[in-house]
Amino acid sequence: MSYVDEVLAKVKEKNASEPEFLQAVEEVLDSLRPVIEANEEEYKKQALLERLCEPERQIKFRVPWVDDNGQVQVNTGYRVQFNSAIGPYKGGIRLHPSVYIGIIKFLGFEQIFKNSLTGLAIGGGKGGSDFDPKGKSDMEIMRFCQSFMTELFRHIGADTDVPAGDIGTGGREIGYMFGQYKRLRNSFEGVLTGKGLAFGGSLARTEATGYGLLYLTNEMLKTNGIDIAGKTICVSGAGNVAIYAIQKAQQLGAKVVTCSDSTGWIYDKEGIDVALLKEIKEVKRARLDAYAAARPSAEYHDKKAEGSNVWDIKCDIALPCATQNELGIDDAKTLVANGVTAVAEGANMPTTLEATEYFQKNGVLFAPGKAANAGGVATSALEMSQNSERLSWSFEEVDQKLEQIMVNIFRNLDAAAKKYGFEGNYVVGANIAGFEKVAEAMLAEGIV
Ligand code: NDP
Ligand code: 2IT
Repeated sequence: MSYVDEVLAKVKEKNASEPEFLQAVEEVLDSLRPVIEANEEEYKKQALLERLCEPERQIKFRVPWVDDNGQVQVNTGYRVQFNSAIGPYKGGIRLHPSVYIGIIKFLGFEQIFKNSLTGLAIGGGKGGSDFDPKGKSDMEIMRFCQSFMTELFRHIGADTDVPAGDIGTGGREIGYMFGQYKRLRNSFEGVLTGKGLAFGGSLARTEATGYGLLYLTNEMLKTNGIDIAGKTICVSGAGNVAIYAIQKAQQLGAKVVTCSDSTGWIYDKEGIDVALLKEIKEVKRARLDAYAAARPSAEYHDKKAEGSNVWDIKCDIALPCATQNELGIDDAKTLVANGVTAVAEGANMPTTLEATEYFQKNGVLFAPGKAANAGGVATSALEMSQNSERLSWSFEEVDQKLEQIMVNIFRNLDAAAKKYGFEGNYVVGANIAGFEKVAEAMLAEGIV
């Protein structure tokens, strides 16, 4: 049995109840085969892959808080500090009822390679809670965030572990968490990213993941001789990543005709009105049916009632920007039958392994999330740099750096894929390019 298969078997046995984590590990280890085989004896002796798949530290804690009726509620908090070989742990905090340790581990594992791909000094980590922010008042959100930080603060720090946003955690939540951290530590430091501009946040961090997704997609298309202008795009999600992906796609001359949330989706034949979408999602925190009610060119579709989703709409480019495993094999078949030319993942692992392979076999350009959505964490690292030097850069300066980082990521993974004989396979390219630096650092740092 090869070393990769040996480790895969061990990881499966040890984490049998965590399918998302196993999915992420399987995809990565599978595509690392050519690199591992080139140096198998050394890697095996050093148990490099076993160490890579075992988090350095996992923290699980009680988060008690009081709701508006005076009732005590209890949630579970997590922080997985996965790998610090190349920098302090870095990764978001997800607040969603589906959160359990397997979700946080898959996200933390992906983050190791994503953060390495950015070329910046950040290790991999992720956190979250099974708390459901939907329908909660501002004060309930604040009390939850304060309680969450009251335990988390002892485990994090500007040079140790720097959390940020993810599903359910945006500027409001980061503000409350930052306030509580500062109070507990009596220290004003860059311990979180995605902060408000008034207290150390970076311009363009809000836009960064969505913008970055389009910068990388555009580079991938250009490399393959395709112009994004005039193309029809389907986006899923209607949160932070989706909104700014739609905005940048429109700036590049494409037409985005869909978006979605967990209850339904929109088809707008005139193209999504971003200002209206922002008003509904960022200000009113309402459902998407409000979008259709305000816009005559838009149709609202109820997901459960119709069993349909955004991938049923014919498009040139598909950008899944909601959540893991939201694009399965049947969706992939529909998209391919409708002539899709490129898929780029704004969310983390939104495409199942089967669907990914189907795209690749059918000649669809496929950019995996750990490369395509790395603009968010890259800009978080730029926020850390600005905090360290106690300066703020202009929007244009951050945006230019972001674009350059995304172009470099694409070039590096394209080159890595070619080097190992997998030209055009950007999944293999991303995993190998992300792995190389982490592996080098882990070997150099000894058995830790
Ligand atoms: P938001 O919370 O802002 O938005 C999430 C969107 O996805 C919402 O429209 C939400 O709908 C939908 N969604 C979430 N969970 C589900 C679910 N289980 N089923 C169906 N729809 C769902 O999160 P972000 O935009 O920040 O994150 C989206 C994705 O991008 C995630 O995979 C995240 O990990 C990834 N990502 C985020 C980065 C960032 O900087 N924020 C950086 C890199 C990746 P509803 O509101 O109805 O729940
Ligand atoms: O998945 C991700 O990369 C994020 N949620 C952003 C992490 C960060 O630290 O900015």
